[in-house]
Amino acid sequence: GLSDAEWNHVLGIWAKVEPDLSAHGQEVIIRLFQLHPETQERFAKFKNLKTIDELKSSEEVKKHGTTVLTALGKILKLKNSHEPELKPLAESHATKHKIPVKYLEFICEIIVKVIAEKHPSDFGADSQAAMRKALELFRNDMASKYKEFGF
Ligand code: 89R
Repeated sequence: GLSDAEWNHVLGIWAKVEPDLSAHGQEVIIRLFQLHPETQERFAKFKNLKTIDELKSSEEVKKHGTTVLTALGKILKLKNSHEPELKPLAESHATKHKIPVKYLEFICEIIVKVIAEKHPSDFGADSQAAMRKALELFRNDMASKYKEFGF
């Protein structure tokens, strides 16, 4: 797990993200689709969005970005005790959506980049390192749950 100081960094920067969660979420989803087009194919509801302008003006993309970051925020706030919140997410992503761990790596990297761009003066080296560590913990625990679900 992370130390108290590391969690303070993680939750401190998350408090700066939260007032504008939907803009962050929208940016994360759009960048995920642009950098890794195979991820967009996983969404029946987004397959019709072909251009960057269509992605940017989609209320559905914005809504989904908010859903994803809201879920992630809940997990981060539980710190090292995220199991009860993580388990149903791992179950749906393993058994229903069938999302490889590799894709989780893609989105975590993008989340760090988007926060760094939007909050340059609040997301220093220590905070970035702490956030990377928290997202690594998230991914590792998702991966072990995936195994329990046979994915
Ligand atoms: C795909 C990562 C992630 C990744 C999907 C991916 C959407 C939270 C991908 C629908 C798909 C497909 C759906 C279904 C979905 O289902 O548990 O409406 N995700 C739904 O047809 C992540 C991450 C988080 C996260 C959620 C939540 C829901 C959901 C909540 C709804 C409830 C449910 C990691 C940051 C593949 C493109 C916290 C990725 F590639 F990024 F890893 N989801 N999702 N997702 Fe997904």
